[in-house]
Amino acid sequence: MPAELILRNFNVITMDGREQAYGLIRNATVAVQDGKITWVGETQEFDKEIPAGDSLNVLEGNGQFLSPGLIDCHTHLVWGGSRADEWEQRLRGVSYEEIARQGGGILSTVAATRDATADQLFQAARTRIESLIGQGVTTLEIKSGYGLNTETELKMLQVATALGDSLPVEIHRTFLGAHAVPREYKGRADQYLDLVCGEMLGAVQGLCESVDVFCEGIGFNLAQTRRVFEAAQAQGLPIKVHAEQLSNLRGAELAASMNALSADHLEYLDESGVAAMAQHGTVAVLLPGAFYFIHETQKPPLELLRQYHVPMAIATDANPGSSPVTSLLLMMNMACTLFRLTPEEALRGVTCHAAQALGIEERVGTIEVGKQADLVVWDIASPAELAYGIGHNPCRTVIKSGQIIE
Ligand code: DI6
Ligand code: FE
Repeated sequence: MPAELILRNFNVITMDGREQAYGLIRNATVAVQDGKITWVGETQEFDKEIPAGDSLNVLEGNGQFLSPGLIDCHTHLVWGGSRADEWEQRLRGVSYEEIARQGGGILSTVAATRDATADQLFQAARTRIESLIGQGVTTLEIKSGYGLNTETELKMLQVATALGDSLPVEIHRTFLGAHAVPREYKGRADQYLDLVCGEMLGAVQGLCESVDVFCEGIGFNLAQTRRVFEAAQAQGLPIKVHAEQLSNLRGAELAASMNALSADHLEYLDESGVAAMAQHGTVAVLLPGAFYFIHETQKPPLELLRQYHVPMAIATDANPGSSPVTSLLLMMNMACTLFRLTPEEALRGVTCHAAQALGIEERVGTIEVGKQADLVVWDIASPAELAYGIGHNPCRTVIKSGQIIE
């Protein structure tokens, strides 16, 4: 079996569900052919089975750790402008919801994103993605939702497509036309949704892999959320939801009952929401960066999520208003310190469970034969160190589909 790449003598964090914590195999070898993993196991076994000298390209691990490529399954990282001023205002005592009601918040980013050229959006987003890749991210999601008109929603998704074409990462695109009611539709949310469910959803066909709604007092109510989901599903698009971030509108329960891939944020989720998510296999995406940045105090119902075996993912929510974050490792740390996840749960949250939140768990998220060879080399002494450090980057090599990209 000739291999294009052999990673030898690593401590391999497979996350494949085997009994050992983290699916760890010590002194292991991983072989890669045609961008896929073809062999995983102890180096001793590998040497017995595979004659030496077949591979041109051997990476010697010397006991470093190897994990699946990290997956950031919830970002809004294409945006124009900055909201640092608004943040200053918040620190003088104005609340996030109050700023949103005054027409600031999301709507100020909408104005800046409409004004920006595709190239300006591309360059700004590329910098953010490079920061993620530098910490081991090989797959990420990008939402639209700062356009709120057909032209700019399209522009955002085209920029996301161009980013995926020119950077060595896979980008999952989500249409979030129902992120807020734009100024020109103030007080006419249902008419705005006519546009979202009609012209916009038609226009973004082929430019997105899923559809999301901000179900919230400052976003869309339950009936409106259902309407967008029905329109998305009529076009064969999977759904996701921003739910229970600031209040409990039962958005997660609705989304789960319609077989959503994920429900995200969830600070105000209650037991019936958790039960619905468990029943329908909807992933809980926790966003500790937003919790931290808007100074939320209500925590997502961790114990219930565990009790009902709801898979938990962790993401950056990278956006200019509530989570100006481009470090997934920091999110792992915050998930542990703020929400009390274990480091192993946090790592699952950015690998196999994040893959599930995007519906791509058959291809990525674990180190297993047949999966894409998305792999990261870490200079750490134990897997827990991935979530432990703050501001230290132990990432040494990033491999996407068998190619070294960093
Ligand atoms: N929830 C969030 O945390 C972001 N969007 C959303 O629906 C915030 C977006 C922003 O403030 O720009
Ligand atoms: Fe978000």
